[in-house]
Amino acid sequence: MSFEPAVEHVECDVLIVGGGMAGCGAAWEAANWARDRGLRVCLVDKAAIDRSGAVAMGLSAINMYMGMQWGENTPEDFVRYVRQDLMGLSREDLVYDLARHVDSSVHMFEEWGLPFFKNEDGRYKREGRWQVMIHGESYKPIVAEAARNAIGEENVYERVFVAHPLLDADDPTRIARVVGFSVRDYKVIVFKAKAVISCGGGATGVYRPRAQGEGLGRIWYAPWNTGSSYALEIRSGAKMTQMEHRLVVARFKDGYGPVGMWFLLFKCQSKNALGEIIEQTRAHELEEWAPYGTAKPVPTPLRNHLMLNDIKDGRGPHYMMTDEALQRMFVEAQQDPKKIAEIESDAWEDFLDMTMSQAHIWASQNIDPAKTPSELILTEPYLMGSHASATGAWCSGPEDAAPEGYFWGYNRMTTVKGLFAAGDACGASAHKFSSGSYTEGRLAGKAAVQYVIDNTDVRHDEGAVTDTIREIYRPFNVYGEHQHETSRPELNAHYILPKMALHRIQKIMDEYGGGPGNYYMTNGPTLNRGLELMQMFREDAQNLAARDLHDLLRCWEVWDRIDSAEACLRHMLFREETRWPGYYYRGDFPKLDEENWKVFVNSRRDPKSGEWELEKVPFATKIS
Ligand code: SFD
Ligand code: AMP
Repeated sequence: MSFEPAVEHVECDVLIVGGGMAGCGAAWEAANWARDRGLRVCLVDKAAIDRSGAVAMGLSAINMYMGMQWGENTPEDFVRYVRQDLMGLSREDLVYDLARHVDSSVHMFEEWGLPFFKNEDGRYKREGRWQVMIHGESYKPIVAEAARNAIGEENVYERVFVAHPLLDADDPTRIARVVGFSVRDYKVIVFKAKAVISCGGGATGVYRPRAQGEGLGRIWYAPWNTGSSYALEIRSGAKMTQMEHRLVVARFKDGYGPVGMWFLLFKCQSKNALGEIIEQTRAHELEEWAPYGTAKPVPTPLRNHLMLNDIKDGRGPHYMMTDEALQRMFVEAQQDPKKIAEIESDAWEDFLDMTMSQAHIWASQNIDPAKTPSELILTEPYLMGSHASATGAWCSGPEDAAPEGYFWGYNRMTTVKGLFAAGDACGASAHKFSSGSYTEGRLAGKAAVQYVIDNTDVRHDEGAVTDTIREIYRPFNVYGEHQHETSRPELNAHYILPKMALHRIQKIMDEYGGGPGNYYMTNGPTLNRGLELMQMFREDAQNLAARDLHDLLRCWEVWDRIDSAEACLRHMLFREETRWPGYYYRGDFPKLDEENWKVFVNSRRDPKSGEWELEKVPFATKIS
């Protein structure tokens, strides 16, 4: 006999899936427009939003801030910067739209109590041209509190994992519901909504992480961002873009500490084992990647590319010369003990505020950063749309800034009616970071309310709900049916537990999808074989088993990663060039091809047949 969960029904106008930076921004803004119209805005998150998502631990900088009131930068400046870093391909209407609004979000964070580093003239202290420094350990609770207050505590559903979208009964190009399950009680919640905003973050764990065994889960990007945004979008039939544009970044080794503050604020240099600065010794290698390789700043993927070439030539390890940088700063501070203590405190706070594992590594390995350099490494790839990469849904831009064909009625609406996307979930506009993701949530929230006002006639299909609930609980029933057919629960011929399944995805992606195990190299035949194996894995994953609610969560995270990973493989296969060396390489198309491939790659998976279609979409911009 199969196990059936309790079912709760929730009805609202706007449903926000994921209460991270984008989700909290969406909640705050949507509430402002919904309140006087009597519309209900709900937010659902798999965790507790005070400490959920990528900003759970906090952050030490806000990486997107124009400083327009001080005349520091214009939105157009930012678009040109992103164009260069992304090697030519961005939805510049989306980037521009964020840049013109982002400062107002940052000012609200300060109003709500987030402490900023300030200069004597009252300006925010700059880390680099676009980044400002914060004491950001409590960044997320501050932002979450504002979201809670805006929509009301009764409308926040926490510890509910959203697993499936359902489309309108009469119009399969329109979203009508999402179904989630509680990770605390044996209960499924069916959310009926007129508009849904996909804010579930990016996808980690798709590629095999460098840390294995005891360190599994210690990665740079949030381990609980498991591809749910992309799965929600793909399963709704939304067009996806740039799913091949996975992010690889240089990080402090093993603790995954970010490098921005060290490079930009502390002017720290990195050197290889021979003491060489590879940006100098290998500068000539950038020429073949013109026009981007020969312009400044050097794009993030090309910085990786130089490091990777150096590693392959056996000139590693590479080090962040924290010792040289700090000693230089101590001299500049005339060895004043008070100033030295302040500099050291900033150095440690950078990690204690956002990646405390790096501070643990320093402490546990007896590393005093003022005396010893730290190793650097390139990460495994992450799928995300908010750092120097741009995976996500293909979304409508704002009417005034969007070139022809890039606007279809509502800002940040995907190609599925009523389904919006923000943050990592919205593609082709990188460099949003925390503040831009929040701002994009606000833009999507406002547009979603407008959509609800204009569209009131969504209808539903009860049959689909019953089937979906059964499907969500299937791993429990697989386990229940076969649990006694083994003496060890981890090994059973009839099922596969989620951790084993995770290892399988990571093996396929590392070996066939250009993972670190192959120096990020792949080609057509390798990708095709990867897709065959992924297809076989999809069949095996029908037998995923859950022993408890925790396992059930992990099973659905696996499914979300499967959809994300498959999209990534298909996009890499379709793009017949190497646009972002240092992120991944096509061995059969090893060069940048501006003539044929300065285009977006978009895909759509038919929700009924499971067939994928890919296409080239022309690049267009209104900004010079
Ligand atoms: O320097 C479901 N980021 C940084 N941004 C900055 O502005 N400054 C920095 O200093 C940054 N650095 C940094 C950053 C991230 C990390 C992990 C580190 C360091 C260590 C990047 C930003 O954090 C990032 O760009 C934004 O947070 C992205 O926002 P968003 O909303 O797209 O993702 P989210 O905040 O992770 O939220 C996702 C939410 O979805 C929930 N969720 N809920 C229900 N059902 C499901 N199935 C769900 N799946 C996920 C999550 O729980 C979460 O709440 S630096 O290194 O770059
Ligand atoms: P990170 O700490 O690497 O996530 O980077 C934080 C911010 O600094 C992002 O805006 C990066 O693009 C930027 N950044 C990091 N390293 C460099 C570098 N070497 N040159 C220019 N910008 C950088």
